[in-house]
Amino acid sequence: MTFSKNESLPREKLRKLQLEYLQETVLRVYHLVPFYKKKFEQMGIKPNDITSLEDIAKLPFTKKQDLRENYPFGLFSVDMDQIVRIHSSSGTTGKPTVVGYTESDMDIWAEVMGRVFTMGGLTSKDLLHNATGYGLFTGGLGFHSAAERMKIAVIPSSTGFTSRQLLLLRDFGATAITGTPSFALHLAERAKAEGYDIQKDFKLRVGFFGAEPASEGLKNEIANVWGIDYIEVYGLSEIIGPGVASSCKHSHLLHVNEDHFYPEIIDPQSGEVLEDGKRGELVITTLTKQGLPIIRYKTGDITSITRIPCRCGRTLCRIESIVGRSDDMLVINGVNVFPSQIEHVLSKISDISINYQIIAEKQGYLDKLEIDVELSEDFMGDDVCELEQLKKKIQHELLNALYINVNLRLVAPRSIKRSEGKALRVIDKR
Ligand code: DLL
Repeated sequence: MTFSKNESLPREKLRKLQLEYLQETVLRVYHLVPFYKKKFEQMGIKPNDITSLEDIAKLPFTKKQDLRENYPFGLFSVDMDQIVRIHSSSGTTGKPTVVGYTESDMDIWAEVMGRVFTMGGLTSKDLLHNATGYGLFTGGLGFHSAAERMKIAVIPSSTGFTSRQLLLLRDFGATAITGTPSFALHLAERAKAEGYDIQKDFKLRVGFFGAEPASEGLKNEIANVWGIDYIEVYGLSEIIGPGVASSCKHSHLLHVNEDHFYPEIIDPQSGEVLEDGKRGELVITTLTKQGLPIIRYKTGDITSITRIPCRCGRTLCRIESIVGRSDDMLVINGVNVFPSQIEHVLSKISDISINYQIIAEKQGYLDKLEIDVELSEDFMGDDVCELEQLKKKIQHELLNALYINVNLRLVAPRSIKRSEGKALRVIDKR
């Protein structure tokens, strides 16, 4: 069963629709977003140069940096009185990227999330335990609003408070859950430690997981330990949030909602569009968004695409699970972190030097971020109390900028190993 007829359109019909939407979007950004008008003019492109889907390759790319430089609302194509929701996620330096939704964008979001939930077989008879973070992050509220629209009862449990979550999961009898894969495993581990009998005490039958990479092994482990179907959800705030693509019960590949989000795979270095089956960077153009339409957004996510229809009957193209990133973004328990953001925070604090090292590790099933920072040679504080105060201050600043707690170690001046080439800032042990 599909949620909407566009999921199984014959390809020619789908392409016709995509071209129509693309032309509308190009007109919209050209006339309403000065950033795009300028870019188009610099490249000598006019909206009516786009006469086929292949012409999309003539259009400029949009990068995370462009959103940051137009902070906060510079890329919106509507007046603020038409915006009904704002979310935000990490940028590459101090400033976050900000995204805005009109009422019609909220409808699109609910529509694509409706498709995701339908892939997991959810109906209004289900009870959804939403263990995805709420707040500026698009995850929690993205799942939440769509579930409500489908009349699925939703428990806004967000993340953390593991023991209480387990109690609610058992006592409320939720049939479906959302979260990051790492949190799903962490919950299972804690359930065992607290003496729950996972198969007997919980009624879960399906889970919707995403926001961070997970290997096939990890996905199978989650599905087995909870005894559930694993539906993978992919998305990013710049495009809409969760719901850009998802797997179904028949395929590990993710169906891209390409009637709303046009995908291309490019060579990240040359920008050249690659053929189906080749791995490269996923680039997405929104086709129906009003608040923040975006042209050829470089997601940084590495994957490949296939247009072979799925056994489930959907004709939408599919991507493989994200296999890596083309930039240095780290995903820590679903939260995006750029080393440059950390550097930006550290650079503004006195008493420390700019020599630091970031270590990402697994603690149990969760990600843990440790940062070693060298004290400056001039640091005069000599008692433990002053060091503790300085450490707290840095941790507080990092929490403010990154939205995550980091384990910080202040180390002696010159104790971090220097490298001869590029500084080894990040050690990812996961
Ligand atoms: O992570 C939206 C989301 C929420 C997706 C909940 C799924 C579930 P951002 O915070 O903007 O949005 O981060 C987007 O997260 O470019 C990927 O690098 C990574 N990511 C998202 N989903 C997956 C996934 C949300 N299924 C960035 N597998 C993206 C691997 C993922 N990486």
